[in-house]
Order: sequence, then structure tokens, then C-alpha cells
Amino acid sequence: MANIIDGKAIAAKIRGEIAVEVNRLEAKGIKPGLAVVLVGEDPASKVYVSMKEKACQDVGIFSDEHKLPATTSEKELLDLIDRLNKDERIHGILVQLPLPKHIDTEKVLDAISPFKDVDGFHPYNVGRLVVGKPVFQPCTPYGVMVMLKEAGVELAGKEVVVVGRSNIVGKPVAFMCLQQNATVTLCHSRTKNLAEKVGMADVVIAAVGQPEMIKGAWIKPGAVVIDVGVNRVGEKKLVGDVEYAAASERASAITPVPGGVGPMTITMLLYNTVESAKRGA
Ligand code: NAP
Ligand code: L37
Repeated sequence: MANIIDGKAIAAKIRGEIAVEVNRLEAKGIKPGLAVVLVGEDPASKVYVSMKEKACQDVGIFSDEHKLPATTSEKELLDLIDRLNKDERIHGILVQLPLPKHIDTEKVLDAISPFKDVDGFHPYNVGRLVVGKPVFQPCTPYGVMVMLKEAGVELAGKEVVVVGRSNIVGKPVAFMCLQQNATVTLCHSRTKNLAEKVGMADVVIAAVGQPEMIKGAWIKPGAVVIDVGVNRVGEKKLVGDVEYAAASERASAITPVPGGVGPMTITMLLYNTVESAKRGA
């Protein structure tokens, strides 16, 4: 049976350290501040944004919430970002994706100051990630890397297979693993023989968004499995992108869903915000 890489526990430990750091900064007259912008009524986004706000309050970060109606124009959103870029109380700006269809996401991400871009989605940070020197690392991939480190997984020379090539998870996590000297294969919906590729991996990182599509039988015995997927099935149940029960019979270590990568995403957002405040963004 695989060891469970407990994201909730790792997140709690790091959040404790962040709270201490926030206290230390406050004693020096600095209160880290995060602006969270939500446009519209996407149900998952509403849940995540309220979790982010609560997490800020728990560690003492000032959380500046902007909940805008779905009818908000692109210009109104860009004007708000402009004000937040100039606001000295704000060290991090997060615009929760997806945005309503009439708003150009790229334009909005481009408008955020790269020095307040705690999500790491601005092209400046994306480019710097590829050459190995971002100002901010995107929160979900960063959380994955911290979990691997905490679990004692050394990546140099390992075969890493990432399934999913989105800009927010698959692509950045692939570059981060490459930076740590892994040999990386990046798979997507047009990949042929996915089972065979996954079967070669020492470390599998699944970010697909399809409930349990990575089968347990594909996993090489002893591999490490990181499941980024968060899929709601039925009314309440959450499952990952990996067939958890069968995969945990073969893997040496695996992340659960819930309680795996999800809590780490929010933790790295807090971490980036505090780092930004320390730099004086
Ligand atoms: P996305 O933008 O929808 O991208 C999904 C990727 O998976 C695409 O690259 C797609 O390929 C690929 N894909 C889809 N079906 C496939 C198949 N049958 N075989 C191989 N590849 C396939 O998703 P995302 O935003 O990266 O999110 C992925 C998952 O992670 C979702 O479950 C999401 O909820 C979760 N997530 C979790 C966190 C967290 O904090 N834990 C954060 C963000 C996202 P193409 O590019 O060819 O279309
Ligand atoms: N930073 N994150 C950032 N920016 C965005 O634009 N969309 C997006 C984003 N995504 C995001 O916040 N995802 C996310 C996913 C899962 C969790 C948190 C954030 C999480 O904590 N999930 C819990 C279960 C929560 C639930 O019950 O729904 C878990 O344990 O996995």
C-alpha cells in the first residue's frame, strides 16, 4: 500500500510558518494584503474564493474582496486592476478564472503588475519560469513541487509524466520538474498510447479534469502519483483524475482527493503574498 502524501497536513504546517512570518512583518509595520477578484457566479470559483479569504484571515493577511457581477465590462475590470496595481496596501492580486466569455482573459492577466502577480500567470512570470527565474511561481504547480519535496522525492534523473497541458497546471509543472533535472513527458488529449507512457513514469502528475481516467493498472509499481484533479461526481463526492483505490495498491506514494493538492494551492497563494510584501511590491 502506498504512503499517503497528506496535503492537508503539509499545508497546515506551512500555514503555521506563514502566520509567524506575518506577525514578524506586522511588528515592522507591514501588513501583507491580497486582493481577490471574482467576476460572476461560477459555483466552484465561489467556493475557492471564499476558502482563500478565510485562509488569509487565519494567517493575518489583509484580504480585499471584489465580487463583481457577471455583467461587469472588460473596461471596468481593467480599471479595478489598475487601481489595485497602485494600491500600497495590496501586495498580491488574484483574478479567479474562468472569467465570463465577453472578457478577454489574456488582456486581464497582462494588466496585473508582474510584481503583484501572486498567481504567476502574467507572461513576464511565465517566461521567467521557463528560464528558471520567475518572480512568482503559479500556486498549484508550486504546491505540487513542495509536496514532492516534503515526501522526500528526488526528481533528478527521474521519468516524470505529466498528463494535461493547461497554462495553469500541466505546462508550468512540467517546466518546474525539468528545472529539477527530471526527464519530462507532457501528455494531452492527442497523445497516443497514454497507458504505456504513464506506465514508464517514476512520477505521474495528473491534471486532466476527467474523473478517475488514469487507471490504477497503468501505474508502474513503486511510482509516485500526484493527482491534481478535483472532479465533483454526483451531489457531494469529489474524486481525482486517478483511480485512487487501484493506484494506491501499486504506487509507493500518492496524494488523496480531497486533502491533497487542493489545500496546497491556497497555501502557496498565501506564501507568494507574504513574499511579495517582504519585497515591498
Ligand atoms: P484544463 O484546462 O481543462 O486542461 C485539461 C488538460 O487535460 C488539457 O491539456 C487536455 O488536453 C487534457 N486532457 C483532457 N482529456 C484528456 C484525455 N482523455 N487524455 C489525455 N489528456 C486529456 O484543466 P486544468 O485547469 O489544468 O485542470 C485540470 C484538473 O485539475 C481539473 O480537475 C481541475 O479541477 C483541477 N485543478 C485543481 C487545482 C487544485 O488546486 N487542486 C487547481 C487547478 C485545477 P488538450 O490540451 O489536448 O485539450
Ligand atoms: N490561484 N487558483 C488560482 N487562480 C485561479 O484563477 N482558478 C484558479 C485557481 N484554482 C483554484 O483555486 N483551485 C482550487 C482547487 C481546489 C482547492 C482549492 C483551490 C481545494 O482546496 N480543494 C479541496 C476540496 C474543496 C471542496 O470541498 O470543494 C481539496 O481538498 O482538494
